[in-house]
Order: sequence, then structure tokens, then C-alpha cells
Amino acid sequence: MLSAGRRIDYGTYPSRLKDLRKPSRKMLFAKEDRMTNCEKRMISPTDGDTDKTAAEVKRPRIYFAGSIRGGREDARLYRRLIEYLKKYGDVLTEHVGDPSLMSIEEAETDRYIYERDVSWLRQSDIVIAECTSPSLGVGYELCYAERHEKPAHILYRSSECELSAMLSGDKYFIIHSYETEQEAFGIIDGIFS
Ligand code: 6K6
Repeated sequence: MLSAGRRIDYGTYPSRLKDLRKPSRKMLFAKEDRMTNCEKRMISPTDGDTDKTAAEVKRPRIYFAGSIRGGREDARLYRRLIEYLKKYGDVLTEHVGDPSLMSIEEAETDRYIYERDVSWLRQSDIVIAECTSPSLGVGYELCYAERHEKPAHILYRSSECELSAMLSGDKYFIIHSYETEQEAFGIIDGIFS
């Protein structure tokens, strides 16, 4: 489980937009690497992980965005992409890939969903959105990512949809067209390598 005690100050994010798009692991963790072991332990003092150093807790927090009320045709694909993303970090939004989400979360109010998801967005280090199924919520999340300078990658199948000009025309987003799942996995490898 993620806890507030695990929040890490990554310190020196680069100011140039171009560099924000794909921060290397070196950039993300430069500040931690300069910390003493004692300082590293202090970043997580209250959650029972006091023996862990920053090296053990610094996996990127990934916000995966995919259509929900916009249409669930790709829900199973989202689940496989999320499983693959776990190679590289902690995915905060696993529920997006749950095919039974619509019935499970019916009890949650929209206010609760909004506040929880925005809180996860705020905590995330990177946003990865699958945009083949157009979704207002995913559009909102991408806009949030840009506003808060989170690196934001868009994956979509260009043979099945035309991306909104509000995404394809925005130079902030790193856009990846793919056709097969294997290609999507390769793109993910490229994002985190
Ligand atoms: C149950 C029944 C209908 O909706 C639900 C549960 N809703 C949501 N649960 C979790 N995350 C949500 C929900 N609705 C939207 N989101 C967030 O917005 C997710 O992080 C998705 O990336 C995005 C999907 O937006 P829409 O507009 O397609 O719903």
C-alpha cells in the first residue's frame, strides 16, 4: 500500500518542457542518490518499512488512464498493459483494467471517485493513457498531467480512431501509435528504458 510517509521529494525536476517528457531514472532520483543512508530511511519513517532504503522504495508511481464511462471495449487490454507496466513501477489505478469495475464501483459517489483519482494523479510520477476509446475523464487527466508537469504518454491505435486535435496538437504529450499488443509493450519498454 502507498502511504503518505512514502512521498519522496525528487528535488530537481528539469525546467525545460522537452526534458519533462521523458525523465530518465537518473533525473528522477538524482536527489535521493546524494542522500545519506540515514536521510534515505527518514523518507519512510512511519509505515513499518524503516529498514528499507530509498533504493528499495523508489519505483515510479504510474497513473494509467483508460476509458470507463467512455466505453469499456478495451478493458481487458488495459488490464494486460497495467500488468506489463508493473515491471517498471507501482500502478496506482489498477481498477481501470478491471472488467467488472462498473458493477463494483457503482456504490461510490462521483465526488469520491474524482477526489481519489485526483489525489492519485497528484502523487504520480508519470501518466500513461490509452486513448483509442475516447473518454472525457482521460482527457481531463491528461490536462491535469500537463498542468502539473507530469510526463504524459498517449498510446492509441491509429487504424481504429483519430486522436482529438486537442491531444495530437499539443506538443506537451508524447504520442505513440501502435497496432498490436506486442508493439504497445515495446513502447512501454522504451518509455522506461
Ligand atoms: C462505476 C460505474 C460507472 O463509473 C464507475 C466507476 N468510475 C470510476 N472509477 C474509477 N476511475 C474513474 C471512474 N470514472 C472515471 N475514472 C477515471 O477517469 C479513471 O482514472 C479513468 O482513467 C478515467 C475514465 O473516465 P471516463 O470519462 O471514461 O469515465
